[in-house]
Amino acid sequence: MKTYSIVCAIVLAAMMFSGCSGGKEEKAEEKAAADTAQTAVVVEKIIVDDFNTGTKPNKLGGDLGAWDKDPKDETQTCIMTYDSAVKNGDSGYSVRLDYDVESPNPAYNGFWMKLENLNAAGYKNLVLFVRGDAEKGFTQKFKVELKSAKETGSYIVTGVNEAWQKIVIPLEKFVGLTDRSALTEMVIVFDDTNSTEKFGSINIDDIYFE
Ligand SMILES: [Ca+2]
Ligand SMILES: [Ca+2]
Repeated sequence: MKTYSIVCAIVLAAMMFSGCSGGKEEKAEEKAAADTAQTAVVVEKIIVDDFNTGTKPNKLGGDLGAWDKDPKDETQTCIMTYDSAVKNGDSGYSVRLDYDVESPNPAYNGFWMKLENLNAAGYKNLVLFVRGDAEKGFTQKFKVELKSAKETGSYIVTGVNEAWQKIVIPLEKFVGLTDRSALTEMVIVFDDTNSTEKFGSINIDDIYFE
C-alpha cells in the first residue's frame, strides 16, 4: 500500500512536470506563429473571389448575388451569371452583371458579396478587374461600397471600357468607412444618376485586398 502511494506520487509529479514544461513550449510556438501572421498580413494579398469555380460561396466563405431596389418593378433589374466566355486570365469564370436602371421610377441595383468580418486594417487597396460589354453597352461609372456593421464607405469607379482593366482603390478613399477591422460586405451599385448607360452589361473578376 505504501509502495503504491509512492509510485502514484512519482507518476503524478512526473505528469505535472512534463505538463508544465510542454505548456511553456507550446505558448512560445503560438506566440511565434502569431508574430509571423501579423507580419504576413501586411504584405500578402487576400483573395475575395476569382469566381473560377463558377459557384458560391466566395473564397472567404461568403454568400453573393445580384440585388434589386424593388424586385416587383420589372422596369429595373440586375442579373448575375458566371461567365466562362469572358474572364480575366486563361481559365475559369468571371461574374457578368446585366443591369437595367432605365425606369420611370428611381432605379438602382447591383451585386453584393459577404466579406465574413474580414479584418482589412493591414491592407492598403481593394483591387478588382472590370470590363464592359461592347455589344450590349455599359456604364463607364459605377459605385463600390464597403460595409462594416456600423459604417458604409463608397467610391465611384470611372473610366470603364471594353478591355479588362485593373481598378485599384485605396481603402482610405472609401468615404464614410473609418474602421476596417471587420468588413461585412462589398456592394456594386448601378444607379440612374451615376450610370452613363442606363442599360448594359459589365464583367467583374479577381477581387482582392492588398
Ligand atoms: Ca476568374
Ligand atoms: Ca428598364
